[in-house]
Amino acid sequence: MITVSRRRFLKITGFGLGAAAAVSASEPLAKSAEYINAKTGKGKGIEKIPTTCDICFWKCGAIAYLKDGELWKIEGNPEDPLSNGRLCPRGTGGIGAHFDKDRLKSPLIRKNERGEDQWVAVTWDEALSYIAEKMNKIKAKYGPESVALFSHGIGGNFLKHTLKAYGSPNVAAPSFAQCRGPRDVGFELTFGEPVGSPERTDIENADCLVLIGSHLGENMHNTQVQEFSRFIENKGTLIVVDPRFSVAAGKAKYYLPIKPGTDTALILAWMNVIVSMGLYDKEYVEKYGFGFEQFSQLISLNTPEWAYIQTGIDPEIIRATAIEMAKNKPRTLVHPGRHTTWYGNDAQRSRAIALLNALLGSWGRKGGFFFPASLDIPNYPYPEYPHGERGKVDNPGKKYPFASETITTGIREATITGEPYPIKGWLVYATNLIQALPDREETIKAIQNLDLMVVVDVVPSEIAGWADVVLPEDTYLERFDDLSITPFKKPFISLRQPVISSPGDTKPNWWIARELAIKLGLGHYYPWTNIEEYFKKRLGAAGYSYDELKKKGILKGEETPIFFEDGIEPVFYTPSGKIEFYSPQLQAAGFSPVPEFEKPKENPPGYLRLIYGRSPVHTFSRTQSNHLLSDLYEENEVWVNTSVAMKYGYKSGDKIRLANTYGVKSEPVKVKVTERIRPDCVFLVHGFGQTSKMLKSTYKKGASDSLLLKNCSTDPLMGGTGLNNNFVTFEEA
Ligand SMILES: Nc1nc2c(c(=O)[nH]1)N[C@H]1C(S)=C(S)[C@@H](COP(=O)(O)OP(=O)(O)OC[C@H]3O[C@@H](n4cnc5c(=O)[nH]c(N)nc54)[C@H](O)[C@@H]3O)O[C@H]1N2
Ligand SMILES: Nc1nc2c(c(=O)[nH]1)N[C@H]1C(S)=C(S)[C@@H](COP(=O)(O)OP(=O)(O)OC[C@H]3O[C@@H](n4cnc5c(=O)[nH]c(N)nc54)[C@H](O)[C@@H]3O)O[C@H]1N2
Ligand code: SF4
Ligand SMILES: [Mo]
Repeated sequence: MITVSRRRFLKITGFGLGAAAAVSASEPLAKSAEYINAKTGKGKGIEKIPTTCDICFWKCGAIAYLKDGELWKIEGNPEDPLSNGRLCPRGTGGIGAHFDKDRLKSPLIRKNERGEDQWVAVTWDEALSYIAEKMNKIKAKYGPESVALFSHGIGGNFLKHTLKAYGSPNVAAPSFAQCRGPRDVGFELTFGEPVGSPERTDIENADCLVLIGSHLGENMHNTQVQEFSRFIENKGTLIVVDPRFSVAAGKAKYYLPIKPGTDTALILAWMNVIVSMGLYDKEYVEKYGFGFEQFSQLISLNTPEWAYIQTGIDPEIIRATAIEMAKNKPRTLVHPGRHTTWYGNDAQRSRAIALLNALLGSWGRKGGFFFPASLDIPNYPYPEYPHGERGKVDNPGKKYPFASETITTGIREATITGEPYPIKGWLVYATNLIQALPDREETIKAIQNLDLMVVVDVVPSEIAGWADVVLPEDTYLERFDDLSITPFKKPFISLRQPVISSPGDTKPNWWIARELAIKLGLGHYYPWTNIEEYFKKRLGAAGYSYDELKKKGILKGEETPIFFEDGIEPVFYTPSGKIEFYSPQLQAAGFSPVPEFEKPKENPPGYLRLIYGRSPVHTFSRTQSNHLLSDLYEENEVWVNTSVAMKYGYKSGDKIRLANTYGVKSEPVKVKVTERIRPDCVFLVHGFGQTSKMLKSTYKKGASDSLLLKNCSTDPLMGGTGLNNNFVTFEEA
């Protein structure tokens, strides 16, 4: 086994902003191993295999290198529009996932009570037969809709197919109601389209960039960080709004240390200045806008002086930054954010961000939001799915009228209450619901109500600890996934393919999904036997060569215009066919047609607001047992403002516990005393404080933010959970 020394790893990743710009594959592709050693079956020499990264969901094109048949390193694929030949530090350290000592090695069936982490190793046949039998029982007793799938990332595509074939519409990912849902709903209500992933933001061509939260540089989505570096090099004007002096704030011309939860007041005041001074893009608003008169009337009282009281931001700074944005229009991009489930009224905040962009004329414009291009590859021609009588379980009576995807926490609630109908089985693919969903007690309560709980994972994660059956998957370096058809600036598709074999009895998701379908009597939904057959059929139908894709890792289509300036026809898929400054849809549903400011909850005396974010070298809770990454950042620290630390007598490195207003206490965590955060909040990197005993390298390292999140107001428009509404105090460790 080849391991990469820590020092070498540091050298290849580099650090700080622009860290993404670390590694680039300089030589041409394709040189394969010189020969295969007949005895070991391993190659001799250097072999390069194109694939895609899966350390997060950005799906960067990569090239894996084998040296004498052993996994050596991974770099960006220069042909890939997302990576441009460079991986972020997480991607570079991704090969550690293959070498992870704690990996699952075979299917497991629970021996004792749920959650006790006691297992018996079984064969794949036993494990899948067990699951199929339970699923058939649930189907007979409660109906097929009573099995739900939680799945995050492209690897879940085939399990989704199996579940739909089985007859359930209940498939959810935390990327909606715990992540980008409010943003996509806010933008859809305004422009008729969501922002999507990867975000359709043209950061590199912006002259002015506004980041509200959005901690680029810690949030390492590769292409955005690369574009952000170019924006900084081009001396663009950066405005950062964050209660914490983030990495991005360090590059800003204006840093606005806002009182948490008051961003809507700031955005309304910015719009007030831009409208009252007549600085908006008049031609654009006149041509494409709907309800501008009512809108400007409604925001007329939201002056900078009014916003100052809410946000703590000097009215003159609010004016100056608004003028700066207007001066650079339409090349001013107010970043829509991604993780936007903050306060439970987030779709309206996101809508305010959309409207500010509309005033600046940036939607559809260079340096603003582009219209993504993508290749048209037809779906596989499967038989039609059965249509049950019962709709999805997560949002009964359309309680959240604008939810555009399934709400994870809605499925969880139905699992607890049995309403509108019972949920009795959970299949969980690549999502650690223990950390990803707030209010952990509710998640565990729901799990205890199940007749079947299956987790597909690569390590004995926290959520795997609650399963009846654990299915070990090949890591991304050892498997094929579905074709990746990413809408972006240039149309392209990319392929994830195995570069090395797995050390254990693990299987790829497509195999698991297909075998399960066969055991369920649904084999006719898998007319192909091998995934490469599936690829060939889909690609062939669109006139592309699978062999070429396999060799290059990327296939590109012809570039098309992506901005209004370049000839894209401006179309807005709203009911009025225009940009809705005033939203009759929202009004009809009983919501404010123009965003209004709602005061956030005040800190209870002695408590500080808990906020959280990313480390540049970790992804949520999925990288902590990858030693190449945990060597760089092993446990999180709690950021505490210097004045607060002085009051408590803490210095950096002291260990304390955080306790929320419900008395839930975190694991001991080190204090980081810093001026870089407001005194009314504390900050944790998400993903730490893990409780899986079998995951030895991560057990109880640092503190979990999500353990402390209990009080989460739900967004009335779309069901997102406001995760920033919790307060903590300090206790002795
Ligand atoms: N390295 C790394 N990068 C990642 C990920 C990862 O796991 N690791 N995950 C990816 C994913 S899926 C997502 S969704 C994104 C998330 O990343 P972002 O979309 O950037 O998430 P935010 O919640 O906007 O960013 C957190 C920042 O918001 C600030 N903040 C907290 N409360 C407030 C507030 O009330 N107002 C304002 N203005 N700021 C506030 C925090 O101090 C912190 O700096 O990151 C992506 N990139
Ligand atoms: N408190 C709090 N909650 C949050 C957030 C936060 O910042 N704070 N962030 C929110 C956001 S933005 C998002 S997008 C979600 C993210 O939520 P999730 O996507 O659930 O993130 P993880 O916690 O990393 O869980 C990933 C799981 O997949 C497993 N895994 C890793 N690789 C593979 C693989 O190749 N195959 C399989 N089968 N499994 C694999 C990991 O071991 C882990 O158990 O969480 C949301 N929830
Ligand atoms: S952004 Fe980083 S971790 Fe995510 S896919 Fe790209 S290289 Fe991998
Ligand atoms: Mo996310």
